[in-house]
Amino acid sequence: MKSEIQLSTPNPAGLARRKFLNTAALAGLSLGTVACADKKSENVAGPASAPSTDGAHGGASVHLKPGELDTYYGIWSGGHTGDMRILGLPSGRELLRIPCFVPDALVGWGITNESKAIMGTKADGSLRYTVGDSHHTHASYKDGNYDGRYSWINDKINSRIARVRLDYFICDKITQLPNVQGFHGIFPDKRDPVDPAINYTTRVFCGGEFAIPLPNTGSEDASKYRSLFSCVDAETMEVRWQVLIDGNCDLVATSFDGKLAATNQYNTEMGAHYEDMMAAERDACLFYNVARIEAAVKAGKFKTIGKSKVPVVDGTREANSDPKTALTAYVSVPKNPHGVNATPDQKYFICAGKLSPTGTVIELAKVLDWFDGKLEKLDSAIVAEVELGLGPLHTAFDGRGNAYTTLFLDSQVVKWNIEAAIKFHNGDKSAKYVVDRIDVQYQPGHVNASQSETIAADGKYLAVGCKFSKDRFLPVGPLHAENEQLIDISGEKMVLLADHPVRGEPHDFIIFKRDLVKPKQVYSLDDFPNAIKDPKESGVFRQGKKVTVKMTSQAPAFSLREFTVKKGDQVTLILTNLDKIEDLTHGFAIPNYNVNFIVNPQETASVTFLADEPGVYWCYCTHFCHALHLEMRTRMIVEA
Ligand code: RUQ
Ligand code: CUA
Ligand code: CA
Repeated sequence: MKSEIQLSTPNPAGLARRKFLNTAALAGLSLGTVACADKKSENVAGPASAPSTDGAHGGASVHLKPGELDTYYGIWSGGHTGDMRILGLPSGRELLRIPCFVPDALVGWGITNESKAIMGTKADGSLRYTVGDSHHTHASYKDGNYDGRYSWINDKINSRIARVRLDYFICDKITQLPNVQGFHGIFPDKRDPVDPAINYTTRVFCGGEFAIPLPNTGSEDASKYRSLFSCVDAETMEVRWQVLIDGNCDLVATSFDGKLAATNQYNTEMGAHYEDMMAAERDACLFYNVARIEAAVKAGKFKTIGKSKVPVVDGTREANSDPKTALTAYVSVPKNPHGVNATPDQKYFICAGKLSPTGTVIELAKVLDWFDGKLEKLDSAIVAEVELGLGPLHTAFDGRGNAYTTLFLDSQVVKWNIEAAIKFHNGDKSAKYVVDRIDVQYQPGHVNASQSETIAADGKYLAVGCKFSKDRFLPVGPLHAENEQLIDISGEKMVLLADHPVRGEPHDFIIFKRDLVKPKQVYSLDDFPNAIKDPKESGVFRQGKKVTVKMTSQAPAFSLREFTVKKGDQVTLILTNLDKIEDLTHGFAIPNYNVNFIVNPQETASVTFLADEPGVYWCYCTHFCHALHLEMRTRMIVEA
């Protein structure tokens, strides 16, 4: 099965070949070749680093002795499983999956009433959606570093954003964006643009990738489709405002001063087919002036779309040509760029060219100058545009002035120095901005370094999300694992430390020091309004056909040895785990009733179901908790 376009490495032919990829250049390229033979464009400071598998270099090792703890947390997006994955690094051990958008049988996500309320249900009580497609996860900031409160994750399919609390590591809210399809990039702000006392995240910005009719009445006139950029309140998770734009949103980044958000645009052509989307030689990085947008909303300068009450301001090019009043600024970037990232020195945004072999460095102060009427030409905010290699996608930072960009087509990560690139761009052709290259296995997408997009970027580890693993693991049939690789970036040269197979398709991740989060490992009974605080409150309480069963668990027993309901009852079973000891989780399963969930120490959860089949049902604990775990049971008797 050959797809029409297969992106990969074309034959080397020097700079001209590298200039831009167009439709013709992409067609017929095969994924079979991995790395580009032409590694040495004129600015490369030597060959790609040799891969190393010894796991030890410059003090960095991925091997932890049994019982040793990792020094970093990684938060990984779960891809199709719609969850958030928590890893320990540098070991790469997966510690937890936090379900968000898709049901999860371990914890009863999508089964308990509490999780269904977060996920959203239809009128009949069934889940609105059971599929997800998570790409990006980013955590809340304070003073330019992570503060361990929240992390957010997107669902591209159904335009949902989920928030995960980083004290209990659970999803507590999900919001669906109105009038958005293909919600892709996501990034929290880092402080308020106006109020200096608000030095932490209060907004999360969300990029809408697919243009649609607004409102979506099913019109086929694609020339009228538009995309929206959305701002979600970090606390309430309500959508505060949206911006109508030309072109599309892809990834999102934010400035450290809170003044600007940015999204890269690969479809400024507003094409409906891929040839149209790659027609222009340049697209854009679109900047949003947050304070001005909020002032416009306050002044009532907005409209609403369809049934949504969310204010929508006009961010189109036409409406924003006067810098003094502009809400948005479209900086020109070549061609179908992918990824926009803010440097930890707080000065630049970097867009990767994707179909152009370049990285574009945009100076934030100059974009702000343009908004202030002090910079005549917006595009002079570009302080460097340099060749990096084929298929540049995402960029991470080490806090020492270097950027690390993935090259999808070259199957490499390129390390380059930003200030040297600026010098080179300004005409100093002796400035060697490419510091190193390393082959990765294979075709990398996202990349992130420890603490990368914070002021505390520490330049220790780099994780690379390789989209293809090919020959790196034992074959298991047609579906290959992806290969996430860990690279030591503490020295001048990058050193490959480890391969990890991962279930598809995590996309993005962040890595931060373990002391930035303060996890709680036992709930408080008061966190749950329906908690059963005393086993004596247990029992069966009937109101007509509605029956509430209240129960507690304490190893190795449930508070009710049996409970009786009648056929046709709508049963709500509430279970509180009164065990207080860390790690003492119980489960609760009812055969044939599709009920299985857990209660962690001091947690309360409930399920509601129709008792439609008479019989005796052994409800049992599903989570190994005690020497008498197998004996930890109760009977549900459904009378005919
Ligand atoms: S995208 S491989 Cu969904 Cu993050 Cu760039
Ligand atoms: Cu309780 Cu197993
Ligand atoms: Ca384009």
